[in-house]
Amino acid sequence: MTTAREATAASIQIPTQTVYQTRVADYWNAEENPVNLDLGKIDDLYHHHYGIGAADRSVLDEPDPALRKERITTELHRLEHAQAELLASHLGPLTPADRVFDAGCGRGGGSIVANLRYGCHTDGVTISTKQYEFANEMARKRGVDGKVRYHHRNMLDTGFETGAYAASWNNESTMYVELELLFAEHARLLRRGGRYVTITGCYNDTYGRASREVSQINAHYICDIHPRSEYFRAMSHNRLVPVHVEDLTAATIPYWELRKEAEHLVTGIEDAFLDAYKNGSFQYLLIVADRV
Ligand code: GPP
Ligand code: MG
Repeated sequence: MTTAREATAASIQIPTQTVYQTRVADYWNAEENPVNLDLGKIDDLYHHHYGIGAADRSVLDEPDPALRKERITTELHRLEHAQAELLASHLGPLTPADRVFDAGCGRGGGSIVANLRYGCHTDGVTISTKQYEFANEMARKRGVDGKVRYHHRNMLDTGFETGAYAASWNNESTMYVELELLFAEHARLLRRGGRYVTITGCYNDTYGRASREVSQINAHYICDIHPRSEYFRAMSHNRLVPVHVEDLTAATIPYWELRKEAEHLVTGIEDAFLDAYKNGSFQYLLIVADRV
């Protein structure tokens, strides 16, 4: 005979993640966009974010069709890599003994970039089993798996050691989580004086609420883009004090204008980004903060 208490304990399934998070993981487990895989293949740095800087549009004039595709792919990858380097440049100074945390690591490019720059230990987390397996395979291939590690974990509840990290970041992954919960976890993981960096797309409070284009981007990726104001409110509640803020909107437009011309790589979301940036409803922002 089972008691009521035992029956309850046995029948209640405590989910390891919400239904929403499972749907998001399903998206990333199935995702195989050429704009991510073909770019990453170039140097085994797989990025899941966009690009910044002036684009070399002469690649569009290449007369040989196969070479034209290859040159466009390479140019988009160069712009995405420049974005990853900009983010990494704000994490330091760091030593090879330092640990850093990559929240929403995707296929792992950002942690490799940080390790190459600083020689540091990295822990990346993703709720996609496909992504974390892929990322660990890339680290093994490079021979850096002793220092660069990816985990199948939730960025809001990592279980990692309190105060053990010198720096942490979100590269376009904040729009999948509640910012108060996210920054509480970063503040817990970072040591005092540690550095937090994010590059993100946010909606512009001066426009009002989320525009049609911002809503299209949300629907496309199953995410929930926050307003700019919410970042600063949630940081101030969680011991994160901004030290540098940069509007990268103008710097990312050339990437999207080139991507839109890349027939072999487009996913259909290019016009939504371009329209949202150009109508002022959406901003591409870098925020650097100190953990106090
Ligand atoms: C890009 O990943 C980033 C996201 C999905 C989060 C949304 C970002 C915003 C700035 C709103 P990706 O590189 O996998 O996307 P894509 O497949 O479109 O290249
Ligand atoms: Mg991409």
